[in-house]
Amino acid sequence: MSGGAGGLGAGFSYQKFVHFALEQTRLRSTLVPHPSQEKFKFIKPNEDNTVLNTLSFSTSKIRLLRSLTIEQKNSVQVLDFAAFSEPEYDFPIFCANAFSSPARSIVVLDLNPLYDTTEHKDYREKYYRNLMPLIHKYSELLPWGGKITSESLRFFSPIVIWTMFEPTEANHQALYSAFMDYYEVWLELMDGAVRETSEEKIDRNREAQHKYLTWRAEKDPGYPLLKKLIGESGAKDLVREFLFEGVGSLGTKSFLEYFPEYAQQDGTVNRKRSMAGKSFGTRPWDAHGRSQHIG
Ligand code: BLA
Repeated sequence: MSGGAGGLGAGFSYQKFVHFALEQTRLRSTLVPHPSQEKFKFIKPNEDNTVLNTLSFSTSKIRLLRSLTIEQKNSVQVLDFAAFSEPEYDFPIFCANAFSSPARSIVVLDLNPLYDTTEHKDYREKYYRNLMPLIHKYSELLPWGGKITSESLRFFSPIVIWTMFEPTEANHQALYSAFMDYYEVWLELMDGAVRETSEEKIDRNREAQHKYLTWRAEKDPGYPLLKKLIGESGAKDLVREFLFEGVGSLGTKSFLEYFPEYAQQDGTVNRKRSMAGKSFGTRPWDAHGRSQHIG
């Protein structure tokens, strides 16, 4: 790549992350365009130097695999890539979020658990026990990104890569390498996942995914930038009908029913991201993925 000094300018793009993931998924399953793809194909940002790209698919096991990239010439680069299973499966949600400005990159890369791994030890053992070595592989290259709220941590797994770095070519290469590893691991989990037949368990999976979608649709840190680029109603549509599609159909509970601590006296949702006010400056899991001090 021809990155030059900061690496971010001419050469860097998150498109290759998306291409890699789609190619690897195609080797294992048939990608069918998701209805949201057509609808969100042409989003024109307010700023001329900015390009938004959206793609969304499903497969027999994946309800929704979607990606959003934002590219501003020599400036901000964004990746929001996620994949959600059909409710018949309980394998984790693939989550790759990266926001890069010339000053720094803010990254979350994880197989987000469908069930909180502090409360649901069986789920942690089932999916993460064997994956802990991944953390050792990347903990030096992509160190813990500093204080993070307990509200976000609930949605992260013990193998999460939460990091901030200077956007150099070497750091982005490390991130790409981690992305490829995490995506391969996720595809393996998907391949091995067994279809649930108990209606009760399927309902439980559906609700867990709906709770996750409800959280992210309300509290995504990317929202202010989306609003700036495509306006308030465009950003709302993108969040609810593309990025976190399913928030309006997989369940009927509201944000405040899932997260009552955000209720204000007048019945509206508190706009703060964190209510507990707790934050974690270091990785709060031990080498086995057991939580050290999450509430
Ligand atoms: C910042 N994005 C952050 C932070 C996190 C995330 C943890 C640090 C600030 C904080 O503690 O909240 C990402 N948080 C997540 C993710 C989950 C979560 C993925 O809880 C999942 C459960 N980021 C994006 C996209 C954009 C973006 C698509 O993923 C822009 C369109 C921007 N993220 C962005 C910006 C910041 C940020 C601008 C810094 C500003 C801020 O903290 O508000």
